[in-house]
Amino acid sequence: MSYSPSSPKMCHSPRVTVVGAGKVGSTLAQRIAEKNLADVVLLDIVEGMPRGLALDLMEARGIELHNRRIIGTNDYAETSGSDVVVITAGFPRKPGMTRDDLLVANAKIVVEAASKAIVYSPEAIFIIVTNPLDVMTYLAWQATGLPSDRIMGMAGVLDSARLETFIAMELGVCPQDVNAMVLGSHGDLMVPLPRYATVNGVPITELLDAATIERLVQRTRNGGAEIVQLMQTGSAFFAPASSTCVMVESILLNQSRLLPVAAYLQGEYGLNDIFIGVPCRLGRSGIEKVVELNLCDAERDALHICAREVRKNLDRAQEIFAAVTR
Ligand code: TXD
Repeated sequence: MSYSPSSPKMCHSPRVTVVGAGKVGSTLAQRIAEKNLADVVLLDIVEGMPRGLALDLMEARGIELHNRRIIGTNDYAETSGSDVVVITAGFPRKPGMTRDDLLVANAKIVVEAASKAIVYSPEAIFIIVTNPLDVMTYLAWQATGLPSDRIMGMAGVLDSARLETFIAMELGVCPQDVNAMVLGSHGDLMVPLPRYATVNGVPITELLDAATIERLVQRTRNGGAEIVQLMQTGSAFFAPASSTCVMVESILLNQSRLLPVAAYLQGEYGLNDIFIGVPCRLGRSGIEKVVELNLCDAERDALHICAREVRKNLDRAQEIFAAVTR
């Protein structure tokens, strides 16, 4: 087939809306534009701020060698026709706070953001980033009424990247050579799977003793808090933005990458009606497949403990959801 310059295919630039132009949102906008993946609409409730950030990012285009448009706005109408909507709006953790302390404050923000964004982008795939992640993803799913394969939460890619980093640092190897997967909820109960971690195919159990692996697993569980404690104001954002960008990329470019994401389960892993981190194949239509790993009893039990905790917070969140939509 000949390719005509006037073909609509050539004119269409994918569009990603990022709701919440704070640390994670603005860094994500930068990554998406500079990787030349899509035009970006940055939306925030603070007036002027997203427009300022967008202009700043636009002024870097000539230097960073891309031609993507970045729009900053307070108006959801400007997000219309987005292919992907990422919600990062909400409060980050302060020192000593758990992710669940954020539940009440962020539930209202996420429900409002999701309900407004879906009106203008009914065909979009939604990625939720706001904490507490697994619960916020469920609330956003309810608020949008989306089929469950078109909405997911980002956490597992980040938690896995942290475990990979600690393994690479311990062994003195290139982080690119390390592969690991962390399942479960985004919190202290997350389920790292060292049994499945490798350095270019070599299981880490061949390279590290059990005590060292346990130390790295614990550091991963505490990975977010370690950064909050050091920063004192705000939480991690560079690696969270990179991790979200990987998901956006796999969707927009239909890469079908196998990534741990918070997905809606309907019987997989013996769990029902819950969003929790499991390996999924991500492509242009969203979650193409939830992959069920053969977990050992301890891993499966740990996943179920996570699910119980998420469920408890979900029940509280459901009340909040009912209150804000009444
Ligand atoms: O792995 C993960 N899922 C996470 C999640 C990793 C890192 C950060 N994680 C969570 O993302 C964090 O706990 C927060 O709940 C969110 C956003 O973190 P960020 O560090 O970006 O917070 P900021 O810098 O405070 O930015 C939040 C922005 C800020 O600009 C607010 O003005 C805006 O959200 N905000 C809103 N935007 C639109 N609409 C509404 N209602 C709104 N309320 C606040």
